[in-house]
Amino acid sequence: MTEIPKNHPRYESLMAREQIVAGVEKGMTSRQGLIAQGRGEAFDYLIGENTTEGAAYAEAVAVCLLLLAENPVISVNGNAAALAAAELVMLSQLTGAKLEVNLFHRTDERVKKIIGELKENGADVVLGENAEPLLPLEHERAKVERDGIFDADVVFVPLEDGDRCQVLTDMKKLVIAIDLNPLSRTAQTAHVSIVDNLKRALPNMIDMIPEFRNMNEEDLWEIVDAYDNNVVLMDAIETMKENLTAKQNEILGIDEDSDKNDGKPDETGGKRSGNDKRNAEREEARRNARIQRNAETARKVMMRGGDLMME
Ligand code: PTJ
Repeated sequence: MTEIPKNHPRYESLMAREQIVAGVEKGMTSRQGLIAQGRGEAFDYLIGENTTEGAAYAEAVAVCLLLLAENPVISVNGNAAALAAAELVMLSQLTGAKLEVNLFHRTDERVKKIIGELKENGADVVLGENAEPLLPLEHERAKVERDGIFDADVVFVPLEDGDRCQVLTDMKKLVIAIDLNPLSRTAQTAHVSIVDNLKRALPNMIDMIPEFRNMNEEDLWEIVDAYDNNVVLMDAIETMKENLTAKQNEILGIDEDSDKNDGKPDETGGKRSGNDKRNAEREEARRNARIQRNAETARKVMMRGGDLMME
């Protein structure tokens, strides 16, 4: 394992890479998992490597759903096990959700190793070894346990592939996904799409449990019913667009806060050039559009209960 100094500006991200590499070396994570992590990193960069308000809202709704479910199951793959085995076990213990290993690049050896890792982190029972091809899929993710994912009413799928997500929703199960890519089929198909890094989302969800655990079912359902996944996806895409615009402005040397001075003398007494003026006009238009979009997004999230997270 490469030593990463704690003060490295990209410490968290580099440590996550090391975890995935260690997962591959232990035989838990697939080599393809390295590529999936890279894709996740790219989207995390775009979202600002932070939990957005929309993601926090989706995480809260996911917690409510897990608490309401009769037979919730957390599906674990090689990447999730490498990045957050302890948090997955804790979430399962706090919500009563079963843990089931379900792999795209399935081998019996990997299933056993992931079960071992979850047990080392405190899990009593982990399903997955007795999986049968019960889902209408042509690949290995079709293999699920009858008492686990097959019978579940709510399935939590951190880092999923789109096919199975679609099949699970077709089977009338409620699906919660974590996926940093808001454009993925998984994010577009799940009922609750958490556009956040798994490593931030799981601890957030664990922290939220005490807040919701004592609420009555009616109130929990009210939060779940008011939720609109499209608002959260839209919020994630808007955030990425804004971050890109901000970076573009930085490269162009446009100061986002200076909407004044159009053709008027600047602080040094000079006049702005025609180019400066046009740039300023374009930026003003972009800024106004952005503000309007933000207000609209914020209003919709609030209307649907996002303010719960602000209290
Ligand atoms: O262990 P297996 O055999 O089941 O394989 C697991 C992977 C992840 C390799 C497999 O499911 C796969 O190929 O997934 P995809 O299709 O690459 O999708 C993974 C999605 O997760 C992508 O949209 C990534 O952007 C996203 N992602 C990757 N790392 C993270 C993430 N989302 C949240 N947090 C991450 N750390």
